[in-house]
Amino acid sequence: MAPYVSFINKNSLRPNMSKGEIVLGCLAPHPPHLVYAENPPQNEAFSEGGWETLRWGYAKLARKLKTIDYDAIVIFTPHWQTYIGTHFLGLPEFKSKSVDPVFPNLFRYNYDLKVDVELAEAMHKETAKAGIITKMMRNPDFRVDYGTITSCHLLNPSWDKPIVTISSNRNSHYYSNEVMIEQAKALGEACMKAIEKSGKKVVLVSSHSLSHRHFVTEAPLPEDMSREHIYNHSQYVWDMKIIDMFRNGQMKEVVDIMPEYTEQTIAETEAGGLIWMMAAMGVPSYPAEIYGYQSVIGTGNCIACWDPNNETRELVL
Ligand code: 2X7
Ligand code: FE2
Repeated sequence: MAPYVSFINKNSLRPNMSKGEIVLGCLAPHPPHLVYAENPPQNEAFSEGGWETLRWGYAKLARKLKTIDYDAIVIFTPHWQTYIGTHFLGLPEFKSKSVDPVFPNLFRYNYDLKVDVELAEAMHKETAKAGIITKMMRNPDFRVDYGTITSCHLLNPSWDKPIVTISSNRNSHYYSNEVMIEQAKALGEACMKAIEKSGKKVVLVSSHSLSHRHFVTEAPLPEDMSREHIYNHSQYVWDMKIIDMFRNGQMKEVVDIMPEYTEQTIAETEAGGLIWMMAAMGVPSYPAEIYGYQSVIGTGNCIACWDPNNETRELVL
C-alpha cells in the first residue's frame, strides 16, 4: 500500500506525522457565577457556593478530560464579539484581569494563559482559504473574555494545556441566522482541516448557554439558590427537546432546527458555537454524554460532550 503521505498535499503535513484529530467536543456554558461559586484563588470575589448541579457536572467532565491524551483546547466564545470577520488569539501568552461587564461583582479573574499559536495560525490560514474574513489578534494588551476563561477554568482548572480562542462574528442582524449558520459550518470545516494537517489531538469547546432569557435584577445574595429558576416554561421545554436530541445522536436535526430554537429562546447558540463544533466533528450521529442542566439567573445551561471514541463514550446522566 502507498505510504499515507503520498496521497495528501505534501506541503500541508510533515512526513511521518500522523493525522491530527478531534478527541472530544464539549458544550461548556460560561455563566461567571460558576467560577464565583468555586472561589478559585484567581477570582477576587467571594461566595458561599451555589449552582452545584452544574459545578459537579463540570468536575466530572474535567476528570474525564484528565484521562484523555490531547495537545490543545480550541474554544469558540460568544463574548469576544467581532463585527468584521473571525479572529484568533495570536500571541503565546495573555496575562491580565478579566472582568465581566454585567457581573463585575462576581467575576474579576486574574489569568495567565498560554496559546497554541501554531495551531491558531493554521486555523486562520484554512479559514481564509474558505473565503471567510479572518485576523490574528496580536495586541499583547488584549483582554481575554470571561466566556473563554470560565469554560476553560471549569474544564481544566490546572490550565496545563495551551488554548486557541476563536471570536464570534456577529452579523445575524445584517444577514440572518441562516446565513450565519452557513458561515459557522464553513469555519468548523476549515478548523477541522487545520487540525488534521497539524497532527495534533485537540479538544473543541463550544462555550455558551442554551436558552438565554435572563432576569434583569439579581438576588441580594447572588448564590441564594432559593431564588434560582428557569425564566419561563417555554425555554425549559425547548431546552429539554434539544437535550433529548443530543442524547439520541440527532445532531443533523439539531442543526436543522437551530434557527427556530435560537429565535424562540434567544439562545446563545446565536453566536454559532454549536454549529461550528458540530461541523468540525462531521455532525455526530452518536449520543452525547450529558453532565448536567441548571438555570443561572434564568438561563438554561447544559454541560455535554461528544466523544468520538466508542470505547470511552459513556451514558453519564
Ligand atoms: O454570559 C452569561 C451567560 N451566558 C449566562 C448567564 C449569566 C451570565 O452570563
Ligand atoms: Fe454568555
